[in-house]
Amino acid sequence: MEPRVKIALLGEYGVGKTRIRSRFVEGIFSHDQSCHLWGRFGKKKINFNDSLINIEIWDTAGEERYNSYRFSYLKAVDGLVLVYKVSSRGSYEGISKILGHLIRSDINKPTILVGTKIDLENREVSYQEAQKFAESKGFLFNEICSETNENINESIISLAKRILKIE
Ligand SMILES: Nc1nc2c(ncn2[C@@H]2O[C@H](COP(=O)(O)OP(=O)(O)OP(=O)(O)O)[C@@H](O)[C@H]2O)c(=O)[nH]1
Ligand SMILES: [Mg+2]
Repeated sequence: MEPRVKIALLGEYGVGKTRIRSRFVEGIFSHDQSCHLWGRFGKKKINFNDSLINIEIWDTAGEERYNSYRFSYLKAVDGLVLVYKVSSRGSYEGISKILGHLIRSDINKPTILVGTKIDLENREVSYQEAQKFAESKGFLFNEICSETNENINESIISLAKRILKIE
């Protein structure tokens, strides 16, 4: 049986979570507004060192207010992708709020922090600042772009490896 890892995407409204999922699972990107209605769950098998890993990726909706239900179902996942957009300091500050909810819900999983939309010119969060923050929390870190498909697979795979304790 191939190993299976379940990961969830978390982040504020509109940071780009659904586009990460569709890029990773279906290999596509679209600015079409209806995309937020796409399924919240996707699966992909990836080949890693000649063995297959099943990755299940759960997309959550970034409503303004989080409820405890959202966080309790995260107990069933193996790892988390915390998403902010590099063009918005507010979305980066939102990560600390999400971390507060996770701590209060007693959820502590292997985590990668990702800054997305690096194709945009109006950057408000530097690579160095976010990397330092991730390091201080023991998280993996990467900057990604769904539009150009930069670092998406790499980031998800690095999280899967950490979950499965593969190096
Ligand atoms: N330029 C650019 N736009 C992006 C990128 N990723 C997502 N977007 C756009 O950002 C908007 C929001 O993306 P979504 O993936 O729907 O964001 P979300 O986090 O799922 O939003 P909610 O589900 O509402 O919380 C869409 O208009 C996307 O086309 C990117 O890498 N570059
Ligand atoms: Mg979405």
